[in-house]
Amino acid sequence: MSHERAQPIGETDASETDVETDAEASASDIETGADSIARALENAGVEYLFGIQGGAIMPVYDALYHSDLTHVTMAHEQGAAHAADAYGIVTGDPGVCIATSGPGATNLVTGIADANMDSDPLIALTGQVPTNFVGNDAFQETDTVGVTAPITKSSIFADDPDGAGRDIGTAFALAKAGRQGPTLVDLPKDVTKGSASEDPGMPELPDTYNPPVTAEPEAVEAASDALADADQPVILAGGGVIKAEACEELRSFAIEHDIPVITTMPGTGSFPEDHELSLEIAGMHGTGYANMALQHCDAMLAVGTRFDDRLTGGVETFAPDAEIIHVDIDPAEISKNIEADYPIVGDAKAVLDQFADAMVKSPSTDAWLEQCETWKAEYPMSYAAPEDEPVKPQYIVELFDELTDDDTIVTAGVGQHQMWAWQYWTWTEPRTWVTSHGLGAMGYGLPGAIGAKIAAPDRDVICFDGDGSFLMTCQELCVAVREDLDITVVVLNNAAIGMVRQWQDVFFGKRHMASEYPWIPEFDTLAEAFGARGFRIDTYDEAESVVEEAMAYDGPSVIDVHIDPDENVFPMVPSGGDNGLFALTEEQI
Ligand SMILES: Cc1ncc(C[n+]2csc(CCOP(=O)(O)OP(=O)(O)O)c2C)c(N)n1
Repeated sequence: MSHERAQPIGETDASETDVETDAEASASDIETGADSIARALENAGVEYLFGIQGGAIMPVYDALYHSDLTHVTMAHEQGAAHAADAYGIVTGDPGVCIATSGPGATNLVTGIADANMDSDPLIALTGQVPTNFVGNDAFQETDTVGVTAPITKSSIFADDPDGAGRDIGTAFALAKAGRQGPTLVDLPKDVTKGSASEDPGMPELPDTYNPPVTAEPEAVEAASDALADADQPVILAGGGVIKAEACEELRSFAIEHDIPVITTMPGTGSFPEDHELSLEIAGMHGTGYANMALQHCDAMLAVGTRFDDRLTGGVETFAPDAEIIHVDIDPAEISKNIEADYPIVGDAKAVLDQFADAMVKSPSTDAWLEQCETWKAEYPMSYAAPEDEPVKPQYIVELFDELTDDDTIVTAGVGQHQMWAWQYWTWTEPRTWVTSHGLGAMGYGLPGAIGAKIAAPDRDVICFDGDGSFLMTCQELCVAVREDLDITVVVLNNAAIGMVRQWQDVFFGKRHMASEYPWIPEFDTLAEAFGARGFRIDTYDEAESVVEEAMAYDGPSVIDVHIDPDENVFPMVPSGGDNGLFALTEEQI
């Protein structure tokens, strides 16, 4: 029977699937609101749902029993939201998470907020108490639409069994269109159980929603002239470039006009870091040379970035001499944080095409590129790694980078380990850097790796985690084992919530209040308890062979790497500081 589809991934019987698909093709099979929801998900091309069962959502799960969808049962709803988010980042199509009312819905909130900050396409489906109980403080009742309204693009309360499927379609279309983001549909139990008969059709945007595509041609022409006349131009590529599938356009434009490219954290991978025009990453822990170029440029083409404070440092000191050309699909982002001299509203791909046409002459950048090379030589990304010291985390990141293919997907938790992964990996492809950028949600790494591996089963997936971050969602290892996912979790274990300890070192007189974890578990043993393989690295001598063994293992593995507990992340620009005044050592802060 089709309910075998609810079994772990890969156990579906294709012949049964075909039979069911045909049988389900007619609207007459829709009897309830839940059936219409399941059909809407199928119509939208959804393949996977990440979630956890519960009272108010049970009718929807019951309808899924007969559907073509694969449900991945997670250990915690936060894990479901992060896994769905990562699935969305890797595939470009919204990932779907599903939970019951009350605590199920509130446990999703961190993942929804994360998707909202990073403009990731995500759908959240939540059960709700029956409509006539709403407002009564019924068992497991939370005002989910109220709670999530500020952190979603759209939060819909389904109020009609026949309309419930269409609500899903609307949520799906909205999550993907324009500036992408999370949407939620709250599904009261009487609505999902109520009679329905209509096929919800394909996802459709509301008539009133018309996101911009091309920009005003005059605005692009004026901005192109400014860029062509500049002596020291840079391109700042944000996550919007990747979301808009505009990496090819970015690459050819930058190369055609010899303009150096800097990426934000979500924009990482939009331009290959092994290209000579790449200055890599900017902001609080960006490269010295990228930050120097940002501060000294005279024109900046910023595409699909919201100029967040970790990128800009102090807005009054940011790029003081630059004419700012800001391209964004969301007009609300233009001049929100950084005043734009050339505001340009449009889709990154379409607008970069317009720039390619409008830019009839190239700026003369020879001297500027030479200056950028000088900064590269002056401020190289480097770390001291004496042989007799505990292993340096940067070395472990570089080792994995060397031993894996370019299309390897890297996820991370939040903290120092995330910054080392970002700094010391050479990013050459989009949709390979999967982490919590704007929200900075510890615990993202492992569920993110699960979602990423399900999205891209043929690619290597590595999760760099901190001991603190791993402890927040390590229970998701049971999912990786159950679904037989070949992922490698690398815990850069400093027995501390290191990024907090780093800030205490530099801003709080080295008072380590509640930042050291002397009670840390043995992560290799913990992994084995879940049924994964556990490894441990203490020395440089054993590092390479352990990494190779873990990568060769066909299933989930965890490497507990005991790194130098005193290592800190540099370069560093203190919050609100001047990007040009980055510190390379603790003493310089
Ligand atoms: C859910 C959550 N709680 C608290 C924080 C604040 N915070 C930021 S970084 C950090 C330390 C993370 O420690 P760990 O995961 O061990 O990584 P490390 O910095 O040691 O590499 C903390 C507590 C956060 N970002 N997210």
